[in-house]
Amino acid sequence: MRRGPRLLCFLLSAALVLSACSKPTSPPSFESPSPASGTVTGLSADAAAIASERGLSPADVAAALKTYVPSGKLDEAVMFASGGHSGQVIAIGIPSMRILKNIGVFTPESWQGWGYSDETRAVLEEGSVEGQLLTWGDTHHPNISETNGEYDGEYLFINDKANARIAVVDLKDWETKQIVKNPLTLSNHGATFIDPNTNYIFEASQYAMPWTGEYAWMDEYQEKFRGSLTAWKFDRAKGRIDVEQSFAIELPPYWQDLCDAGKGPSDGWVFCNSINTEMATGKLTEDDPYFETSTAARDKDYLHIVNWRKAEEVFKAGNFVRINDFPVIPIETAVKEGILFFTPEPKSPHGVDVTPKGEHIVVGGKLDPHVSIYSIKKIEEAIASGNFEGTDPYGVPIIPFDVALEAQIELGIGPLHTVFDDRGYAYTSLFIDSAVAKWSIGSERPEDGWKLIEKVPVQYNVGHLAALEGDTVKPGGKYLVALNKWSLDRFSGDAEKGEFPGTGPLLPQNLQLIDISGDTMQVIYDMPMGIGEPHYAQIIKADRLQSWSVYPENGWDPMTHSVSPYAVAAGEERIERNGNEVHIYMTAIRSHFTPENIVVKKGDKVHWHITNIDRAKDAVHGFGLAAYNVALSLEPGEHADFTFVADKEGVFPFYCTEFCSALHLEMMGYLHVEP
Ligand code: K7E
Ligand code: CUA
Repeated sequence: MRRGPRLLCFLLSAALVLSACSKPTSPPSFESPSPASGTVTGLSADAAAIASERGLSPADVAAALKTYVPSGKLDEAVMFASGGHSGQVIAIGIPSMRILKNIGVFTPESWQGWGYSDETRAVLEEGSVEGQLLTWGDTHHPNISETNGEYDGEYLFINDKANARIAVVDLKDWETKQIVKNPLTLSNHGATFIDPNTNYIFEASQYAMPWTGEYAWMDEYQEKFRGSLTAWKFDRAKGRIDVEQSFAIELPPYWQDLCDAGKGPSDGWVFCNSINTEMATGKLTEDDPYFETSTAARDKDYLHIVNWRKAEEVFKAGNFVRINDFPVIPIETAVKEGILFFTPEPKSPHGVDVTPKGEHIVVGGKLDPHVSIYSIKKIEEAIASGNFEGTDPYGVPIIPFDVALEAQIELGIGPLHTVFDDRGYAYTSLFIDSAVAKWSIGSERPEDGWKLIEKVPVQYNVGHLAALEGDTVKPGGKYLVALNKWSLDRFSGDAEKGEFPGTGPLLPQNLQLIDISGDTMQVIYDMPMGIGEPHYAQIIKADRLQSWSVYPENGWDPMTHSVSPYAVAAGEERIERNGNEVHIYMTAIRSHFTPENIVVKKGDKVHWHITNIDRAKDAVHGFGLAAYNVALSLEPGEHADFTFVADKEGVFPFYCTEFCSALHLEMMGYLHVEP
């Protein structure tokens, strides 16, 4: 019998009375609204009065109506955004732009107990670099698993640019399950990009360097520094990357940047843009330019065109070398086997995106006002007929620019990333213009041809765009989100005018929701993102997700998706001692732990096992043992273990960190460490 809620209501109403008592007695004063740019008509008198009092224009009211999701109603889509240097993933409802959850990935996250239990700690430790546990990452590009080019809602992959790592998040329980560290290199960027059936997760390195562990000075840059493209095999049945079936392709020491895998007619290819084909080595003397200048000296860099199917055959045939115990197809082999080709791309390229039908590849150039659109048909014809304009210094054949190009469209300054809708339009971010350009895909809209349709300003310095399923074979249209880097005047005002002065010198980033369903794009919502720089995001229709609300059975280990051998059932709680090793078998249920008083001796190695034996949907317990730096989240049915040496004597309270019932404060116990 649960009497918790009634007592809770009593406590809450007492709290409300208290807070009401402390409210100021005079009502807050409103300044008279600034003049609206129009009058809202057709609303009820109440609504019109609110619009007028708040100074809302008809466009504001329309935007509010398009984004407002009433209490108790659900969003129609979910955006999974990178959390940038927070090392997390952020799930956001669309169109409400409500944050649903931050998912701990590369960074310990104490609410979720991420990185504190033995199970989750082991995942973080898998991502150690040369034995050092890292506690942050720089997430850039989430990719939702696909089946036949459509999101299937099963898994989410994301890269850590800072440390060349890839994480697998299971969307059944929205928890990270695996982190793999790339053995060849220390930074990545062209990751994670998957093929239309999630065979491989592609990861291109970012900053060329000698293979991990080797040393070279900059005068050996061209001989010793290298890039790489790694193909991580995904084992869907296991829900893990199969490292044994994964391989890499050696690349010249350019800085490979963004990638995208082909689909439809381009399935089997992966495309990566690059910068620093100058092979600049930075400022070594007073006279040398900075990388900033020297990496942008050439007018064009190389779009890398990689035949991953052929590479897979070559790998399976054993035609590779091992570097740091990882299979690598050398450049020479890649050239000989027809795996690797280049074509020029202008200028300081950033962003490469394959169109929904898979016929074209769109490249942005930070210092070129155009998007360049390549044709896979023309690329394949050039390869078949050997139509090359020589090779780069590493022998990679170069397809002439005009031969591979389908079209160029002048969009504005600083084009970066492109996503797509369901009507044959493409949307490209313009970083320097701070705008989004909408243009028509000529092959899909012959009535328009390849042309710029319109632009909408965003605030400010937009990086990636995310559209509803906008990089799949069937984009959903309707919603576009601009992921802006800065929010200069969006969430801070003028203190001298008595306005909210802002959030301190570190500004939140700004995500803007844009309605793309009509003839003109409309910015309809601003969402500050106070956690890091979200680079890329993907938006999936909510009904594709099939998440669990409780774990299937009690004692569930989320890392193995099976009942833990240490699972504890009600009535089986106990403490077992074996020499100086102590095993504590504990259950958690509203609103107590069993056992509550635990005695160990100083110096004991403590193995603590806890099962949440509650089955109700919201019956989450936490476990905090602060003195030993333990924080767990025990979701319904979940089991967790943690281990420590009881090296501090004394009495240590532990408690449930989730407000799970009215008597949640009483859900606690003591760890006694005897001298
Ligand atoms: Cu920020 Cu995709 Cu890493 Cu462009 S990248 S913005
Ligand atoms: Cu369980 Cu609070």
